[in-house]
Order: sequence, then C-alpha cells, then structure tokens
Amino acid sequence: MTTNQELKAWVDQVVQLTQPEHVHWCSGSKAEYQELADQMIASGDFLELNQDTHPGCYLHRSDPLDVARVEHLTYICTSSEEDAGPNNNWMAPVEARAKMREYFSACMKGRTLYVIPYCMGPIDSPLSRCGVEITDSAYVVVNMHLMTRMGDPALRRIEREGTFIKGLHSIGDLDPERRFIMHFPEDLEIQSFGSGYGGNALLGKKCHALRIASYQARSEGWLAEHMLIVGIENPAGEVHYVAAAFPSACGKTNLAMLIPPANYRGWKVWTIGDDICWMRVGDDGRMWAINPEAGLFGVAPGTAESTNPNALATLTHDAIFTNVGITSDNQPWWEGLDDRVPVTDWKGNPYDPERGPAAHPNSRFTVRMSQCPSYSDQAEAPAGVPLSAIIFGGRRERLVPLVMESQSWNHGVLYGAAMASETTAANVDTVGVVRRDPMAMKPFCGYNFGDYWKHWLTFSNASDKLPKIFHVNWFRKDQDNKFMWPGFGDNMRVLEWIIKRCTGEVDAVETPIGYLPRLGDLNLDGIDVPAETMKALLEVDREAWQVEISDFGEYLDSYGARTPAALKAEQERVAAALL
Ligand code: GTP
Ligand code: SPV
Ligand code: MN
Repeated sequence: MTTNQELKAWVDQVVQLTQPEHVHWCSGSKAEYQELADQMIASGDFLELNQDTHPGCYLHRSDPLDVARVEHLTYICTSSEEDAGPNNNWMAPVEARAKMREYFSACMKGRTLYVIPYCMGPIDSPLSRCGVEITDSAYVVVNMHLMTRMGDPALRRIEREGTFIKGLHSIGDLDPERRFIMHFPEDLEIQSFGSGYGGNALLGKKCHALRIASYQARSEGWLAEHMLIVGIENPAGEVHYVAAAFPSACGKTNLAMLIPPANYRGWKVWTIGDDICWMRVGDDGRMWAINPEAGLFGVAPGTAESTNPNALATLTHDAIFTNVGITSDNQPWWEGLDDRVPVTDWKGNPYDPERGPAAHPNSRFTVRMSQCPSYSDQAEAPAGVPLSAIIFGGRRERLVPLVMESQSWNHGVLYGAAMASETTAANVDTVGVVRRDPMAMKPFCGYNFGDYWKHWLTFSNASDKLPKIFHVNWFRKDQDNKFMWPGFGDNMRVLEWIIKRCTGEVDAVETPIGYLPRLGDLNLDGIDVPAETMKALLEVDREAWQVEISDFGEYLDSYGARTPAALKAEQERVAAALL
C-alpha cells in the first residue's frame, strides 16, 4: 500500500466511515484500465462503441439528472465567510463536515473503494502537485487514468514529498437533493457526494487544480487559472507560447488545437493544455506555465472536421464518450458532427428530434492529450513554457471587439476582472444569459475575488518581462443572429496579430479601451468577411462602453473593502477616458 502514515491513516478512517466491500489501490497500469473498462461493459456502465472505426472507445450514459457541474451545490468552506467572498457559496467547516459525514456514512456498502494517487503536472516538474482521490466510481477511475498521471509513480512522489490533497468522492445514490461539492482549502481537502459527472467527480480537475490550487497559489506567489496553453510557431520556426482564459464551453479546447488556415504556410499551433494552467514567474522574469492535466475532457457538440479536425483525429481510438448519441453502426454522434442521422439519443432512447438533441449539449469526450496530432514536445517539460501573451475572452453577442490589447499589466487585470460571458450548458443553470465571469474563474476561484484581483495585481512589479495581456471575442452576432467572425481555424488571424504585437512588428490604433488592430493589419486572405462587418468587429461604441465600465465599477464595489484600490483606479481611469 503505502509508507506514508498520513495517507494510510486517512484511507483507514474513510474505510471505517464508508464501509466498502473491497479496497483497491490503483496502480495506474494499462491492465488495470482494461480490467475496469471490461467490468463496466459487464455492468452496463460502458457500452462498447464500433471497435472497427473506434477501437478502445466506450460510451457512458450518466444519470439524466447528473450531466453538468452544479455551481449552486459547490461550496468553499473557509473559517471566515469573507475569505470565500461573494463569488462563492460558503458553509462553516464544522457544519459542512458534519453534513458530509452523514452522507458518507456507510455509503460504499457492497461497493469497491478505489484509492487513486495522482500527480497534477509532469511527474518530475517542481511546479506539479499531488493528490489522492478516494472514490466508489469505476467511471471516475478510468477517467482519472486518462486525465492525470496516476498510480504508482504519483504514490512514490507523495511518499517522497509527504504532502498531498485529500479528495473524498462517492456517487451516493446520484440524488440531486443529496449532492454537495465541498472544499476545505485551509485543510487542503475536498469532499464530493452525489454526482458522478466531470468537474463534480474528477477531483483532480476543477476541485484540486483550480479551487484548492488557486488558494495555495495565492499564498505561494503563483497563479492557477482556467486557461489553455499553446505554442504558436511562425514560418521562421520561432515558437511563442500563449495562455488564454475563456469561460466553460467558450472555445479553449478548440483554440488549443487550432489548425491554421490554408494560406498560413509555415505556421503551426502546438497543444500544451486545453483547460487549466499553473504559472509562476521564473528566475529570468518570464512567466512559466505548465498544464496540470494529461487529458482532454472536451465538449462534443460542435466538434467537426470543419471546426476542429485535430479533436476528431484524437478521438479515433481509446476515448470515453459521455452522453453522446449513436449511429446505426454504433459510432458516437453529436450535433454538428456531420449530416448522418443517429438512431439512439444520449439517454438511450430512439432518437427523435422532437424530443431534443441526440447528444446532451454538455456531452463530452475523455482522451489522453498525447493522442492529439498537435501535441507539443514541450508538454512534459518540467520547467513549463515561457508565456509571451495572456488572452482573456468571453461569449459576447454585442459590444466587445474581436481583439484588443491592454495598455499595461494592471489594465490587463481589468480586462480579466471585467470579463462577462453568456452562460453555457457546462453548468446545470439557465443557458445564454450574460453574467460576470472574471478571468473565467467565477465557478473556480477558491477564495474572495477581491483578494484574487489583488494577487493578480502584485505581479505588475514582479518583472519587466511579463506576458502582454489581450482580450478577444469570437462570438459577435449580427441582426440575423449569425456569427460575424468565422472563428475556429480563422482565429489564427487574430493570434498572428497578437504575436506581432508582442514582437513589436505591427502598429495599432490607441482607443480608450486599449490598442486595436488597424484594419489592414489583420490577414484576411482566404476569408470573405465584408468590410462593414470587419469595421463593426473593431469598433468602439463609446456610449455603450461607458455603460459597461460603469456597470463593472458597481460590480467591483460589491466586493467592498476587499476590492483592490489599484483596480478601482484602473476602472476609473478607463471610465474617464471614455467621456
Ligand atoms: P470547457 O471544457 O467547458 O472549459 O470549454 P472550452 O472553453 O474548452 O470550450 P470548447 O473549445 O469545447 O468550445 C465550446 C463550444 O464553442 C463548442 O461547441 C465549439 O464548437 C464552440 N466554439 C469554439 N470556438 C469557437 C469559435 O471560434 N467560434 C464559434 N462560433 N464557436 C466556437
Ligand atoms: C468546465 O465546465 O469548465 C469544464 C468541464 O471544463 S468540467 O470538468 O465538468 O468542469
Ligand atoms: Mn473548463
């Protein structure tokens, strides 16, 4: 088992409490993965997909009431309510522990308890952190196999370092009324009950790598962010690394494996991460980033040969599909994939378009990142990669231009803090309403946003080699509700401008909200966006921006004394510039 006494004692305690029939320490081996997959096929938890077209691929149908994150049931349990902040649900740790104890009591009777030691980040990187998830879900174990470095090597690192995050998970009876995702950042602990889905159940992901890690990062001087990481190679063979924060289901996976348009000969995008980025300022003054994950848990709908061919290439073998439909020859299918008509929907019923989509809007695939054709040879680099730019972005039908560049680090922090985006199916609540989602971290910051912004601002003096900060919006719509910008691979055109701003190769127009491209500086060869549309995409509507910035000012004020004065000053500076 283990030589770490703390881990041994904790597992013993959990066994006492939950009373499983078996205890299984996960080795992380391929054989273990296959045994569990076979067991799940036998139990009906997995359906084998067409093994000729999709070898090693399985379909999992989750409970129809367990298909997304549950932000209203997700809590940060710090001793002081103010430390969790208005951005989080809060419960006193004693109360939360008592409640969860009741739920976990004897909940694993007749089940197997799996102990999953895992490492977030390359196994030999000083930036990586370990955790142990205890779960009674075989689905969680196989997903953790693909999403993290788990098993024996992680356990060895835990034994060497002596520290790990404790994550306790049970699917319980999947009753939405008996479901909670609790975080105890002061004790480096997570307790999750009643859901088997993605971010609620794979505790290494949002619970550890964002909520707990953001809390640790603040006291240790680094950042844990909801960001993709890519390398952008130009025809000269130089690679610039970029991290980008977009809210859930707003384009991180797609940008992370973008294939440049045909006329971009010699350009290449290399994938390092698609969801989470841990970064810190290195001795050289640059910001260095690693991807704590090893796999993709990506949105299926909308993934097609025309939008994200690299994702499709990644998904031809050894992947888990959750809540998608299937075709007559047992291939996975989702809306937007192609024009075949599926026969079975995500609930396992005969497909009937009258009764809703074939795939759930938040249906997902799980697959190892290393299967992606654009996987970077730097993805495992222990030191990480040095960032040239940080990009913030949201899903905004109106107002927000295609791209803009901040005038300083603090102005860039304002870009992040002032982010707002239309809600998506990644959470169980209403879809399509604009809400504030600072740095794409509204559901994931493990402490008070006021303190978080202050932490971001501390970097402004850390070095003169920090990445430049940009803001993008791929999602502007016209009067007919059509996207104005082609998006996907064509986002390369915006990335090129961003890189050229970083290297000083291109000029820009100065506006009250930042630097915007001069029309002629965006390479539009090969696309057919009318001149008026381009003009609209790069327009600054002063009056509408005055309203936006003043609304953001009120939002900042709602954080009271925790709002950093420097951010408020930045907001006031932009408001004055817009008059
Ligand atoms: P999470 O995994 O939830 O954090 O999401 P994500 O940010 O990785 O989102 P993802 O890349 O999976 O995209 C979500 C949805 O947005 C998919 O349906 C995509 O097809 C769509 N999408 C991505 N990029 C673009 C774009 O440039 N334009 C348009 N119109 N849609 C896009
Ligand atoms: C998100 O919702 O941002 C995701 C999916 O990446 S989940 O893992 O469910 O959080
Ligand atoms: Mn995400």
